[in-house]
Amino acid sequence: MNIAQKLIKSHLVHGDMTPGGEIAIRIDQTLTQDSTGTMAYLQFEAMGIDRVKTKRSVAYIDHNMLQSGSENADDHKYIRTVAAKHGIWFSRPGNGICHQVQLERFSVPGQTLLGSDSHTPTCGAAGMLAIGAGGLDVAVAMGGGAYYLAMPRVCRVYLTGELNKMVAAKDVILELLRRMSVKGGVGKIIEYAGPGVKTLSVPERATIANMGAELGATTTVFPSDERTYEFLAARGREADWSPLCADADAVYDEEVEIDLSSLHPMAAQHHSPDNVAPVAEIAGIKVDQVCIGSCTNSSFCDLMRVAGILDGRHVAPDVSLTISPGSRQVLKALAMNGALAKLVAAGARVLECACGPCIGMGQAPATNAVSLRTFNRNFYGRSGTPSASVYLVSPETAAVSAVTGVLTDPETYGAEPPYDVPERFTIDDGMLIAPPADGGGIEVVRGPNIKPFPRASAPAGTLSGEALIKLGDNITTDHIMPSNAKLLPFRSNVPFLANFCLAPCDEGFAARALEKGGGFIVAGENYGQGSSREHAALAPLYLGVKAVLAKSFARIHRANLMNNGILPLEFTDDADYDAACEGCSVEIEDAPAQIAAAAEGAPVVVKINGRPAGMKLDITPRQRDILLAGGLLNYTREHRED
Ligand code: MIC
Ligand code: SF4
Repeated sequence: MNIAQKLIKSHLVHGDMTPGGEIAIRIDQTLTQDSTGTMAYLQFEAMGIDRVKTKRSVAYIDHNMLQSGSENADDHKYIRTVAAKHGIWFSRPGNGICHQVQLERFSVPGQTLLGSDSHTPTCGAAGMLAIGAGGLDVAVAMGGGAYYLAMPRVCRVYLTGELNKMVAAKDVILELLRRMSVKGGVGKIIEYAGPGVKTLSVPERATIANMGAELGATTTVFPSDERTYEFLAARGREADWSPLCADADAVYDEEVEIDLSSLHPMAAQHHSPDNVAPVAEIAGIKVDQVCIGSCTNSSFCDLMRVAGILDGRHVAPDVSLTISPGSRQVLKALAMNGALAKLVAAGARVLECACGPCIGMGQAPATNAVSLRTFNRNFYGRSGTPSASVYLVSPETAAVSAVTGVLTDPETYGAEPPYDVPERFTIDDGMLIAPPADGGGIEVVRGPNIKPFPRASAPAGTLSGEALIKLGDNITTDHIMPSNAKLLPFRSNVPFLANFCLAPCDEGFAARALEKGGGFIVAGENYGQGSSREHAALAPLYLGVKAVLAKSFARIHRANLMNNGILPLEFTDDADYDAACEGCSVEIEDAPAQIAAAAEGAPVVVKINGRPAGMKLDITPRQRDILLAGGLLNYTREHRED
């Protein structure tokens, strides 16, 4: 067996591991972050379960940190108290980005992790099966429920050679994105193998696993080997290590080979992580801003390389350089070894250990600016400045370009400065709060920003209305439910947020949906790529959207739609998509009967402007029951065993 199969087999509670077939796995650990967490905990509370049933569940505060009004702090208080009440660890604001802290403090090779954030696969770097999902799926897992998914195909990426100086792990994943595209990983687990793997440290593997999310992959896995042991031991966690590797005769559904020695620095140009070009080919572009950090590139090693490059140099006069360390542990280590002083001396604006600019929480670039970021997404508008051109690059490319003021290939910039990795980091878990043994007496504090979330109801009879909008391919969750410094504080307030649903595509969408009493969304390929945010389903639900008619869907968003009772229908004939238009009438006769038949493989008859369109609803019997119950929450309440 390969690693992915071993991890799945050891957690399998349902299904037979045939690619595409439905399986269910037991979840050992969960994580939430604050922008998806409030909703996940409201949903968990609605399930009426006293205490989480996982081995470990952690609630992080890392996204909503601006606190420009009382909303963020209200949400922090709610999450802190609800976590304590239900047996969940709490990572306080300032402790770091969820994926970085989870990897450092809680990753356990061989275990499963489900997180309400699409970059949860980061912990695949330590031999975990780590999957991103919607908040409701995570809430169910916290309650002890299994996680259901389609058995992925396993794609082996065989690494040979070794990275050259100034070429980084980021360049490996950018190369894979260039080859496979943002849809290339859909329905797959990306498993790394080959002699090149042991040349990569766990933080480097984490960069690669993290951005596997941009391929659309279910997750990414690396073996657990001596490098994994080294990583855990340096953090006082050798007891959590166990080996995990693929059998010599393991079989894969697909193979890709990358010779690490052949790679050069790469950049993803706006507005998609797969719009990749070698830095050498596009070098010379004048740069206004450089942002280093995010869950992709904010490890101790990343920032040591940056400090080495900046040592004794200064950022160019026209460049604003920000640095967000991934965790308090990273920041403390940099402070103790003097690297922080080098960053400050070079003119870096050191931000707190949080997502920050990656999710548009501050540091929006100037109009038409060029921003180089070590992050994982450069979707349209995500930086807070729609006219900005955001390039995704390695920390090395970012640091060198910050000094020269133009996009610069770091290979042309001289030797890579060496640095030491401590054999033992100073461990300080003072900002991680363990839950009390009995949370019974804890009062959950709900500020005025916490509003009830919309609840789906079981579909009855014929669904009809208008196509409220017609969209193209690769619509991201940042289009569907934008997140910026103005909107992110309202993640606990769907009625308010819904006013901005699909606004980057059409500002009038929300008002039109409300005026027409709901309707349908028509879209192209890969609808809903990107974030796990359930709000991209909850806002349409609030606006009365009954179904999304698309050519294809991204995995997490498709599940989020179904979990919230919205039908994800797929065109079987592109001509029907071409013929559909905004304002067309849409009718799905006897929806419950058609949903039931779809689970048996029958096509769904959807009339667009009175003309039948070929559509399918690719669902399992369980998904049929979820849709017929009016979403996962209703279904879970109906099926609770205790
Ligand atoms: C993101 O990177 O888009 C986020 C913000 O971390 C999201 C979660 C969210 O929308 O709250 C993700 O990747 O799932
Ligand atoms: Fe935070 Fe950005 Fe990572 Fe999302 S991608 S978890 S916003 S750092």
